[in-house]
Amino acid sequence: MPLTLEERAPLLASLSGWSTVDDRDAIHKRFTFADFNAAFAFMTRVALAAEKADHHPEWFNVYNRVEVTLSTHDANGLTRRDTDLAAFMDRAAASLAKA
Ligand code: H2B
Repeated sequence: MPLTLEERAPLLASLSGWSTVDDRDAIHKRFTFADFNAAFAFMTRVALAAEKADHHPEWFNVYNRVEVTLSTHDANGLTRRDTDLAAFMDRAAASLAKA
């Protein structure tokens, strides 16, 4: 079951730079790093955590930019698993070189 409006409000407020997507129940963020090396290091860290949690991002990378969309396909909407992964991504990005 996707998060209710009451449940998602504080979870989304605790994240930074994420916005809701217009045409589906998902959140999106654009991460920008110093270069491709930093962007790919970020993706590697996230990939290992995503595989461990069996919860995977939709993402698109060009050079130093990583566009991420998070949604829970099995629930057809936004769940705690997405906000947990988003928080992990924010922490991982904070430890890598920014543009
Ligand atoms: N990732 C995301 N974002 N949503 C899911 O519903 C999902 C997933 N389901 N990763 C998992 C894998 C499922 O397909 C496997 C079979 O556990």
